[in-house]
Amino acid sequence: MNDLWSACSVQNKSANWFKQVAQRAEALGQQRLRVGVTGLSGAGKTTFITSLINQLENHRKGLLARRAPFDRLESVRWQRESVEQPFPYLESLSALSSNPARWPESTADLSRVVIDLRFQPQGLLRKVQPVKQLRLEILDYPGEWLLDLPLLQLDYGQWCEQMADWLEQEPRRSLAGPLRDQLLEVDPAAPADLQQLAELKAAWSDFLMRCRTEAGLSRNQPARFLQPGSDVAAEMLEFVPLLRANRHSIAPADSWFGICSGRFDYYRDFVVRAFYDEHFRHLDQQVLLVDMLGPMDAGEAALVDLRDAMEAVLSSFDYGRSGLLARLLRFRPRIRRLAFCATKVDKVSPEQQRAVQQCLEDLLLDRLAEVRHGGVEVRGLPLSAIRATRQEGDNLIAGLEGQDGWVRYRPGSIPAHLPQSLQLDSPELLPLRPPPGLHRSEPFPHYRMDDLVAWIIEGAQL
Ligand SMILES: Nc1nc2c(ncn2[C@@H]2O[C@H](COP(=O)(O)OP(=O)(O)OP(=O)(O)O)[C@@H](O)[C@H]2O)c(=O)[nH]1
Ligand SMILES: [Mg+2]
Repeated sequence: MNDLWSACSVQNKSANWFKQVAQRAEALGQQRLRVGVTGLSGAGKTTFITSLINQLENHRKGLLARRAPFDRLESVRWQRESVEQPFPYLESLSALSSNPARWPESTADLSRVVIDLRFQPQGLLRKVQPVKQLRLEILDYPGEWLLDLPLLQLDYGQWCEQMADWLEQEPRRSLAGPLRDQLLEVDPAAPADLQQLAELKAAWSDFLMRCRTEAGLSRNQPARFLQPGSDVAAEMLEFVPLLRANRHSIAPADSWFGICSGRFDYYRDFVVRAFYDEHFRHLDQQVLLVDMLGPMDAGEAALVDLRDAMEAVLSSFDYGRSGLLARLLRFRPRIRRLAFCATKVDKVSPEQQRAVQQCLEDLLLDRLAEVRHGGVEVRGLPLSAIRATRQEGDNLIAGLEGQDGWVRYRPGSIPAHLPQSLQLDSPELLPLRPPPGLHRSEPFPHYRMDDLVAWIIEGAQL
């Protein structure tokens, strides 16, 4: 009724006045949607965001053209300037469209994308309603940073106990090798040797890297040792777990324990907490990308670690358990929707893609139920941001990274559900290169990017 009244009265005014009102309404009417995109290292974040901008820029040609509300999308502007820590869109495009095509470079910091969308209004009043504007703000950040959330509950001594426990178990025990003995030798109460501490810290970072690359482990703490980001002073990252320390340890300020616990406190209070305060708390929605196929290929230990890591990541979205998160963070998070996506599913045949997503959801059944129970709407989608394979009968055809020509292969089996034992036949994955001929002005081939983009903006009043 209100709309109708204002429509009638607006029609009676001069065209000029109408324009001014419409412009003002436009200025006031711009909606903002802040979407976080995260995932562990190599999950596919950069490729996903590049494809997302590309799909929006080419909304008239791709699958988006055929679905609402993109059929009313008038214009799309990716903001190139005046964005702090901008996402490397042009760099990613240039890698993907080079010959031979390359995947984008790995990234280690957060970055931002701002995209302005203008939609034609719909319905009877579309002639008098202003254009609907949506500002989509995307924050891309390493998922590993969320793995540090549990640190907010720990003091340094407790963290040392936890790390000692982790280092007793395989594969970390073997991967740590002599480093474990060196850390066991340090007397926490003795005066700290800063030179030796720097060497131990470097060795700890190497160990974390080996955990990731050699054993496919995901929980590598502190997360900023591998992905420091640009906002942390390097010397404040110089601490290690002292394996003889525990929650009851007390030691002078210049001791190993004193120095390491001071830096741990800084890390916990000014690095981990600051990320949640400054960035995470402003997000409306979250896209969480998971490379499920890699750990399925690597085997049981990698699946167990992925499960533990994703459980830790998902606890940042678990608002159900009597306000624990709000207490830890000192604010009430407001993320209401979470897209949870197995990525790179073009590596298996289209009939197997839903099974990959199902296996991922089987792995995290309880934690996803808790997130849903806490009031977050969860949508699961098997995704390929850029489709590198083509199907021919039962076979897939693709190019391999670093090689010319094409291979024809039949992906191994993917079970309909993840077995409880987490033991399965390896799906046998190949290192694929991106498809040839990608260009910024054409929509990239993909699986379900259109479903996901539509779901993301569903919440806006368009
Ligand atoms: N086949 C296929 N491979 C993909 C796709 N997306 C990503 N990849 C592969 O996964 C790798 C990592 O993708 P990125 O987009 O760099 O992942 P990321 O999460 O940004 O990684 P970091 O920046 O290292 O944290 C790429 O180099 C590709 O090998 C996809 O849609 N299909
Ligand atoms: Mg990246």
